[in-house]
Amino acid sequence: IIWRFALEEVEGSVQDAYAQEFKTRLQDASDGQLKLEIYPYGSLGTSSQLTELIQQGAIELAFASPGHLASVIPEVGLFTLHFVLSDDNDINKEVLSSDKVKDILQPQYEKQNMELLTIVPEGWMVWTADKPLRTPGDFSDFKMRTMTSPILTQSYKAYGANPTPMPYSEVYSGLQLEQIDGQVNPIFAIEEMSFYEVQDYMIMANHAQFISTLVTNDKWYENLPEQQRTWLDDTRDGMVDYIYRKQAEFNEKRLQTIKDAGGTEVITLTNDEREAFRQASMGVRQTYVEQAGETGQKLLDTVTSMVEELESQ
Ligand code: 6CS
Repeated sequence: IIWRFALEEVEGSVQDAYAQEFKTRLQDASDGQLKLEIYPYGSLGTSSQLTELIQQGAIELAFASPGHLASVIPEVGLFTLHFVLSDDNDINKEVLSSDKVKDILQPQYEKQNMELLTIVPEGWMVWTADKPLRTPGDFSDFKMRTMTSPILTQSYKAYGANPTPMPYSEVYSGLQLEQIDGQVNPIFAIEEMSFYEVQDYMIMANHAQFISTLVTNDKWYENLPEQQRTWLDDTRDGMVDYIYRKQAEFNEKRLQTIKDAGGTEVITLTNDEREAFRQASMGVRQTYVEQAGETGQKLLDTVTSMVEELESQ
């Protein structure tokens, strides 16, 4: 049996590391009966196209990142809001892998013919730009490339920027041709997509984690023979610690690669500077709730109260 697993990222990425490890574990668990064929970014299409392939049942597994997926499932747009998660990634791990969060989202995925298998973090989002961005004012008229879901653009509009949604594959040339002034992604992606080569600054505001979700077609998942579903579920459950460790390792190592290459100034915002962005971002939560409705409100409340509770312990 061969399952096809499509990635929104190229070989050597966090999603690729996840898929490779998943493949080995699934093969071991099933004594070689289940095999995975991994399709890195570029072989099957953009993120939105991968989601369509899952909805049609044309492939078995894929990553679907909220930055794109919120166009189809507005509720997942929560993970693109700024300053919602904790500064402490151990807390985020607990929140994101909780049944509470998954139970709210699952029916929303099912409405779109998908099954949410797990939520995967890939590291802090970092801004790259042709100038330093230290205050919301610095974003004035700044052409910021974002992923394609509309809620995401609101976060940058709130800073006064001119958000420009586009697929991942067009970002490098967009920067090179100066159609955009900057973009935002985790460090490993900035390195492997060579964005740092065409940008002068990297700005760390720790405003959000890059979150992705692993999905299948819901009918396919329901109809899986019991044994196969157990192999799949067990493999997924065993991957949580692995991917948290791996993404941290990838991001750390590649920051060093970028620093060693020279030519990129790395700026870490102070607490006061972050606070100004946090304040400016708060109104976007209302816009999110308008788009994601009651379930969105419930998800926002659940996540913020879990974070608050864990931070006070
Ligand atoms: O910026 C993007 O569009 C992409 N970034 C990452 C790190 N993964 C997938 C996503 O499509």
